[in-house]
Amino acid sequence: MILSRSTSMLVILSLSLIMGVIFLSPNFLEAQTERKVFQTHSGAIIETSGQILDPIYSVSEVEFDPDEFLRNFEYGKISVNSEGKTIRDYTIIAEDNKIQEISPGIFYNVWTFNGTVPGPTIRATEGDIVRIQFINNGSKEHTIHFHGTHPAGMDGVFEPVGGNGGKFVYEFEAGPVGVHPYHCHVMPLEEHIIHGLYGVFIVDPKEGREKADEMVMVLNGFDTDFDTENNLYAANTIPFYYQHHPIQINTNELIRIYVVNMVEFDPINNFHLHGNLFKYYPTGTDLVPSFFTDMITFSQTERGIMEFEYDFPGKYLFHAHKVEFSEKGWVGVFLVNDNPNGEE
Ligand SMILES: [Cu+2]
Repeated sequence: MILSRSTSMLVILSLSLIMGVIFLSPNFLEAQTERKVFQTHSGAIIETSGQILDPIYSVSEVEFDPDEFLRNFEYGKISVNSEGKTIRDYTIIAEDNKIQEISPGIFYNVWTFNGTVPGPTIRATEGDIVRIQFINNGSKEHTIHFHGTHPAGMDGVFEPVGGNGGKFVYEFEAGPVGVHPYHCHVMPLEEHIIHGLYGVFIVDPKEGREKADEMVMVLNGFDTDFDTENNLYAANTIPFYYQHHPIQINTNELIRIYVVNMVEFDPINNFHLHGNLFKYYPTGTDLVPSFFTDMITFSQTERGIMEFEYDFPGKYLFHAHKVEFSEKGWVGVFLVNDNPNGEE
C-alpha cells in the first residue's frame, strides 16, 4: 500500500498521540512507582517498587571473597583414635540474620554456615571420621544434612536444632569418594536453601587423585523479590564475579573443578566450557570419567568433577548455556597463562 505524504504524516501523528496518552497517563506513571507490599519467606513485610528488592539496607554485614572461596578447602582439626583412624573435627555455626550486598545495590538476608554463602568446603579422605560441632546461632531451627553415607540419626532431617545456641554433633565415616553437597534440611526447605544454608563436602580416595589446580564452584541463585523465581545467578554467589576477575590458570596444567548445583526453583542448570572439553565424573564417585564433553546439565544438588587442560593461552568463557542464567550472572572467564614451567 502506498500512502500519500500527508496521509503518512497523519498516521504518524495519530500514533504519537495514542502512545503519548498511554505513556503519560497517570495510571501508567503510577504503575511505575507503585510500591507493592510483599511478605518475605521469613514473614517480614517488605515494600518494593521493582523487580529487585529496594535497597532498604545500605550496609553489607557479610564479606565474601569468591577468589578465596574458590581454592579454599577445610581439612579440620586432625587427631587419631585408638583404632588408628583419622578424626577430623570441624565447628560449623549457623546464622540467619546477616545482610550481604550480593550485587551492587542488592542487599539480601543471607543465612550462613560459618558466616558465608556457600559455607566452608569440608574435605576428608574416605574412611576418616568426620565430626562436626554444629551450633545454631540463628533465630530459627536449622540442621546440617550431608549427602553421602551415614547412620539415620546423623542425617540432619528429624533432629532439628533449636536457634539461639542449639547444638548437635554430627559424626560419621566419610564416604563414598566424591563431591557431595551439605545443606540445612528444615522445612520449608526451599526457604532455608535459597537463603544460603549449603556447602560442599569432598571425600578424597585413599590413593589420592592426580596433582591438579583444584577449585570449587557452587552454582547458586537468589530470589530477591520473593516470587519463587531467581533474579540473580552465579558460580560462587556473586553474579559476574569471575567475568570481572578472571580465574588465572596455566597451560598444560591439569585443572580439576568440583561443581555442585544448588540452584533452587529452576529444574535445570548447566555448565559450558569454551575452547576445550573436559572429562566428567558424575558425583565424583568413579575414578574413570563417564563423559568427555564441553557441556553438562544438572538438576538440583547434582554435582560432579571436571578435569581439563588448556593447550593455548588466552581468555576462555565458562557459563550456563541456559542463556537466561548467564545473562543474570552465571558467567566467568579463565585467563590461561603460559605455564612458567613450560610443558608439564
Ligand atoms: Cu535452616
